[in-house]
Amino acid sequence: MLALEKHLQVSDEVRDAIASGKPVVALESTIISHGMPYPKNVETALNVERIIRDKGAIPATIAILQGQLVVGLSHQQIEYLGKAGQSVNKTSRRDIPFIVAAKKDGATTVASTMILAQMAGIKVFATGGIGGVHRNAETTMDISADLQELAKTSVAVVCAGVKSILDIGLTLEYLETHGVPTIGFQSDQMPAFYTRESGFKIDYKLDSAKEIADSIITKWQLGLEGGVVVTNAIPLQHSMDAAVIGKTIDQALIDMQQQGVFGKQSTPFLLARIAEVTAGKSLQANIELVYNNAALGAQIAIEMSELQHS
Ligand code: PSU
Ligand code: MN
Repeated sequence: MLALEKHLQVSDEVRDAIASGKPVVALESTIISHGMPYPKNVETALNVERIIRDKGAIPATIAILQGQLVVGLSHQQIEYLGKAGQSVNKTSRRDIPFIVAAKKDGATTVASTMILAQMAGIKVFATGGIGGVHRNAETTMDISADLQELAKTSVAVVCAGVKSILDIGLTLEYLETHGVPTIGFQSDQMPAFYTRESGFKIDYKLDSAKEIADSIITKWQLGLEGGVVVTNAIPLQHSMDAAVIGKTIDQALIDMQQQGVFGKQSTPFLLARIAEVTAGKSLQANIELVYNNAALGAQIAIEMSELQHS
C-alpha cells in the first residue's frame, strides 16, 4: 500500500465523484467542534451538506478520526464530532502527524482541510470564515496557519471574509505578499463576516460562479499554485449592525487578554464569547452565512467540473 493511502480514507461516494469528474465541495470540521455549540453545530453541518446536494454537488466533510484522514464523513461521524466539541483536538498543519500517529481524533481547520482536500483531489472548499492576521499581531505574531496554507495549497476557499476579531487590512496585506488572490462575488468590498462591508477593497470582483471557476482554473493551468479566497458577503437580511458587533468584538478581545487566552485557543474563545454576548444572534448570522457559502461553493464546483470536462 502507498504510504499515503494507508492513512487516507475517502468515502465511496466522494471517491467515485472525484474519479468521474463530478463536482465535490470540501467542508471543515473545526467549525463543527470549535466554531459552534452543540446541537446547532451538527444541525448546521448536516444542512450544509443538504444544500450542496440540492445544488447538484457532493459534500465531503473532512476530519481525522482515530488517526485516519477521513474525507466524506457519515452523518454519525458528524454527530460524534459535534457532541465531542472542544474536547477534540483542533488540528492545523503542524498537528496532523501527531494526531495520526497517536490514532486520535482531530477537527480540521481551514489549513488542514485544504491539505486533506488536496490529497483527495478536491478543489473547492466552503466554510464560514478563514483565520488571518490577529489584531496586535505586530507584537503577538499571531497569524493563522490558514494564510500560509492558502499560499501553497491549490484549493479555492469560499468564505464570508474574516471576522473583525482579526486585522482585516493586515490579513489582506499578508495574502498579497504570498500571492493569494481575493475574489469578491458580486462585490468589490472585502466582507467582514457578520457584516457585508469592511471598508477594504477586494482584488477582483466577479459576478458569476462561472467567471470565478474560470479564473481559478486559469491560475492553476498557468502553474500558479496556491489557494484562492472567494468572498461571499452575508445576505443583507441576516447581516448584523456594524456598531453592535464592533463593540462586542472589542469587549471580547479585552476579555481574552484579561483571561490570558492565546495561541490556538484564541479563535474559539472569541467566537464563543461573541455568541454569548449577542445572545445567539451572531450564531444565527454565522449559520446563515455558512449556508450561503455552501451554495456558492457548490455552484463554483459545478462550473469548474463543466469547464474541465467540456
Ligand atoms: N473563523 C470562524 N469560525 C471558525 C474558525 C475561524 O469564523 O470556526 C476556525 C477555522 O477552522 C479556522 C480556524 O481555520 O478557526 C483558525 O484558527 P486559528 O486562528 O487558530 O488559526
Ligand atoms: Mn493563531
